[in-house]
Amino acid sequence: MKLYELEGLAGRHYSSFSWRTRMALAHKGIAFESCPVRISDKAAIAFSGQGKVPIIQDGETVVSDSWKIAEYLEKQYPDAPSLFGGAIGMGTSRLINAWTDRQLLGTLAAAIAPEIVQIVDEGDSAHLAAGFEKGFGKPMAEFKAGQEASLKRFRQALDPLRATLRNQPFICGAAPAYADYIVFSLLQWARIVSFAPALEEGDAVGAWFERLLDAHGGLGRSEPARTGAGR
Ligand SMILES: N[C@@H](CCC(=O)N[C@@H](CS)C(=O)NCC(=O)O)C(=O)O
Repeated sequence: MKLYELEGLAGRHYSSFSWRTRMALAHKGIAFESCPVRISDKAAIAFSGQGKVPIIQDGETVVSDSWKIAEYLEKQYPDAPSLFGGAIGMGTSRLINAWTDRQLLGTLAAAIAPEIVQIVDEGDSAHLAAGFEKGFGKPMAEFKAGQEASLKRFRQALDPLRATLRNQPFICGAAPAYADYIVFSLLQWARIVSFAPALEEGDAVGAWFERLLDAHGGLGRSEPARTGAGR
């Protein structure tokens, strides 16, 4: 099993979408070889017929898009622990995926964009900056001033998760599964990329995130954090 994923300076695995796949593979107990990709190097992933990561190559089979990869793993490895817990779980996980991509990801991206462009080489930095400027319709120089407001919006948007965690330790109930990894991937992104904590101290979402950093032999925690690190 090969996982094509973004790699920044100092070997940082900073792609949020790839973290969904990393956690899904760990959940299934599937060992993988990480194949580093620079975000501006589209030739390196042309074999997949599209321009984004994550991509997995499982023998002869190539699958791109984190959601499609999760569906593939569930179907191809039915005897390994389930990512969705059946058709109903797959349906509700799809909602979590859409909520995360459409409501959470943008606010967090706006907050950490100035730091993302610092942890990659010059070519990737220019590629990412052009994407952020186009996506948000403002120059990179203006992102920093809005960081606190964007983080505040991100924390507010997590309220449904906070309410859920009053009754259960994970989104998926007693133990984590794919829907947890979807939201986890954003906080892991922030942890790897940003000096500023994404969450306030004492937030129940933070305790949930810590539990997920420890899951599957501490796969998430083994990735070095920038949050809390000395500059
Ligand atoms: N819907 C896709 C989105 C993947 C995606 O946007 N990946 C980003 C990296 S985190 C990417 O490769 N972007 C390519 C680019 O900006 O050129 C998924 O779930 O995998």
